[in-house]
Amino acid sequence: KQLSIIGVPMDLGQMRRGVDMGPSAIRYAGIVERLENLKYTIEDLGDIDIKRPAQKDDNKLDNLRNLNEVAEGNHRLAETVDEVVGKGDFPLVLGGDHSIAMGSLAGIAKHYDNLGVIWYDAHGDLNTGDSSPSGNIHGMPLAVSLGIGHEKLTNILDYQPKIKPENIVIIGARSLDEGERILIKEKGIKVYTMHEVDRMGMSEVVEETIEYLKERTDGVHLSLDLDGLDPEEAPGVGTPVMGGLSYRESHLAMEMLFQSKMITSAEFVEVNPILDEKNKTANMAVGLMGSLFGESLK
Ligand code: DIR
Ligand code: MN
Ligand code: MN
Ligand code: MN
Repeated sequence: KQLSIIGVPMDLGQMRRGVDMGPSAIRYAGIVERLENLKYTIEDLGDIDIKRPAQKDDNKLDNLRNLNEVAEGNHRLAETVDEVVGKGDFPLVLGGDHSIAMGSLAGIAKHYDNLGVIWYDAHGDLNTGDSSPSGNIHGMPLAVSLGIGHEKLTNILDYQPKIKPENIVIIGARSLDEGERILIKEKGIKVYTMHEVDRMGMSEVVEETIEYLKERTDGVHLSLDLDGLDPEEAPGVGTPVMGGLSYRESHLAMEMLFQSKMITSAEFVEVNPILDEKNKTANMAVGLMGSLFGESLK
């Protein structure tokens, strides 16, 4: 199977500059060599072109910062991902801030009737312009993919919704805004907060997730925000929240997902080398991708 790597130097979905260098940091940390060692054929498709707006004080429309630029960049990403999936290859998308999940999912979900999504994140990313406390679009991609939000975002590749609420599993949540909690209840979205991870253990959380998605989906996208991990271990992220998932829990999750053979696409986002300590977070991302694609000690 061929793996296609797609970099997305996007930093317009939030306020901390530097996350546009995430794809470079992850390549520098050796992602291509690491996966080649696992006998995959890798094609690095390079980076999606992200157009930066002329610097205004606040490029905001309807509480959506950089709306047009984020929508256009995601449109280009969606077209590339659509092509990769259409060829039967596995898209591995490197961010960039989490707003790029809108483009990834737009390109992928076209090819499935019931695409599942595992959202590994400290946050729910279920805001809209109305509910968002920040106006940052990286806090909105999951809502957008459900068809909730500004039409320029929900309608990428001219169809919506991309996914169904019952096909989503959120893991690692510990910072949810009021509007996000309401949406989770209203739509019946499955969420394992840190509370459940602590009580059940990651092993049972992932086992249940696999069982749950196996019976209802025909493919599963893993969207992994590095801020799902604890900031002690992954400090290079724009919105760190203490009390996160550990290195060990995360590797276990990736290994179990590999064994399940159910992951059909993935993205690793929010790596910001400017905020990092010696590229620790990109190295973490590469290690997790190693486990997701089959590295093991036996
Ligand atoms: C917050 C933070 N919920 C917002 N979201 C983040 O701005 O919507 N998502 N950091 O990753
Ligand atoms: Mn996120
Ligand atoms: Mn579909
Ligand atoms: Mn997050």
